[in-house]
Amino acid sequence: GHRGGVLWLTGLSGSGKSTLAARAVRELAARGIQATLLDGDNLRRGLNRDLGFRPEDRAENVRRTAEAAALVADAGLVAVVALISPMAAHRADARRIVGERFREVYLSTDLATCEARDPKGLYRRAREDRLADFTGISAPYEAPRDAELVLDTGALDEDVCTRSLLALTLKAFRL
Ligand code: GGZ
Repeated sequence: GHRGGVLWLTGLSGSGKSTLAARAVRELAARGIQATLLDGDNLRRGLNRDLGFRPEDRAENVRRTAEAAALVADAGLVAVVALISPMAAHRADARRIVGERFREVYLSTDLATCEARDPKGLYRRAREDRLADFTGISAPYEAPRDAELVLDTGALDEDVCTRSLLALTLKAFRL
């Protein structure tokens, strides 16, 4: 049957979360599987517009996004979440909120690679001390130890990563 679930992508800024999440949604749609993208960067313009990047704000960002993703999964869709979600405890909260339909995907792309990409110039600003609490520079990122899938977008090309994501999704949610 058609069951929903949550695919939770975590990783540094510039690790490829938004790109891969959007690809996964498109590929699922092409297979007749309804999926929706919950991207941190977009959610921060609406649902989470009152939140910044202090630890307590990131905790609330993760909590609200997990609740929204759980609603999407309850409706029988696949929610593909792209959120830095740097703290292990916050990701554990998300896993608890969503329940057994939660699959964590760690984009393990290293800091040097993400910083070299720097698509929005945020790393440069953070290095120049003009951006506080920036993940990887002036705020922590705790690498997951319990991810169901680990993808290094610095070493693997986008098609390979997309296929792995798709395989995990189809298997996990029996689609
Ligand atoms: C981390 C920041 C920050 C700081 C702005 N730290 O890669 P982007 O630019 O396009 O997307 C990132 C986004 C991070 O939002 P999340 O909701 O995913 O973060 S978290 O889960 O940690 O709450 C980044 C941009 O916002 N950005 N300032 N200080 N990322």
